[in-house]
Amino acid sequence: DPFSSDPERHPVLRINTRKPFNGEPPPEILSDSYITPAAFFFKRNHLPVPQVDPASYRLQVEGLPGGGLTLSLEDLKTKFPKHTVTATLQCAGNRRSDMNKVKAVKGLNWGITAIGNARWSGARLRDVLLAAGFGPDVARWARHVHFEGLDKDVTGTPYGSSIPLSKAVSEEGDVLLAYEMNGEEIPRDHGFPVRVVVPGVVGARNVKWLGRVVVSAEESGSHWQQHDYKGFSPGTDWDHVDFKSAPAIQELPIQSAITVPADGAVIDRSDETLTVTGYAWSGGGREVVRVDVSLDGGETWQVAQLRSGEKGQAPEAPPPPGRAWAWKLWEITAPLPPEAQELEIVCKAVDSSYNVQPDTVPPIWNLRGLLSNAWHRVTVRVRD
Ligand code: MTE
Ligand code: MO
Repeated sequence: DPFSSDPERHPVLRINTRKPFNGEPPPEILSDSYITPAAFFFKRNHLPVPQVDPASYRLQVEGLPGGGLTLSLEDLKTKFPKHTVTATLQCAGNRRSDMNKVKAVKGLNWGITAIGNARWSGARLRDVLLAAGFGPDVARWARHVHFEGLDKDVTGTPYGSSIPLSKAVSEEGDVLLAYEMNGEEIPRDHGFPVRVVVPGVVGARNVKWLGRVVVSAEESGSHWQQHDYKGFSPGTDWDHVDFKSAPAIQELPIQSAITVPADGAVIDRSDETLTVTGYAWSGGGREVVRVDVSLDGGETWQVAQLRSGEKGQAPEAPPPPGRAWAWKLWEITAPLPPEAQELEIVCKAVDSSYNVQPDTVPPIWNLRGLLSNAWHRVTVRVRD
């Protein structure tokens, strides 16, 4: 069993598949903390978790003039400044279950919590590429940076992806070769000893157990770059889909969801008020500037309060424009509408480019169930 050496996981996680392990936290636990503890951070593995010995670990950096660079974990920690970034990671399949309800899609049936927010520390990819010989000559021909994991399928092919070179080398891109998550060494499930963190970019490009970095004129040829993690029209089916026709997902669209109350919850009328909480995030460093909440299915709206820190503590310093990598948690307490027997609670977020979420799923439905970001709706019953 190639999965026999997988790490232990917190029992509260809702398991999607055991082998490989895919699990997500209960929504009310997710929105309990601004920084998601690693134990509750969703886990998305395509393959068995590799066992990596930190002492013999080596990162290969290739594709640059001068023949490449080999770095030990110690090298990464001591030869480059340590940089810390708070960044939200979201799987492209987060909220796939909402798409599945409209029409069946292929993929893990994620709920609303294949997303988490952590404080990542490590060397900047930019600094490592510069040390490996990146410069104006390379910028003339190179366009992409590939990442390869140390996890391999039965044919020996590693998990892989790539991101645009401009994101990788930009000082404002904040791409990290991270060796810490929330101030501790990265847990095995999240990429021990080194993972790349690409803030603002889909989870799939944030390669765990990073073994190789390659600067290239081409995109990664990996299955997960070329034949998965792409968006299509609602009219495209499996008989006609042409993966070459669509770009690989990088920056994710605006997203929000209601974590409390849960769909189907029962509320006492004597409570008089209702508190609704959730998260909101947008890709590409676009800041969430507003979250609107409706208690009547979208007829009337109220603006939620946004939070960028733990409850009762000082918020994190506001990010520079275009570098809002972290989510916001939001909350609203509103009077219960008199006489309502049932409430349809809806949320939708707005980012700094005034991007908004679509109101329904059908116009964005796609065969892989990716990019599921329609208004999130939960229905609760009011008990007299
Ligand atoms: N990296 C490797 N090496 N292997 C993987 O299976 N899964 C990717 C990405 N990096 C994956 C990987 C996907 S699809 C996502 S959403 C994120 O890791 C999940 O990261 P997490 O498990 O730390 O939440
Ligand atoms: Mo993912």
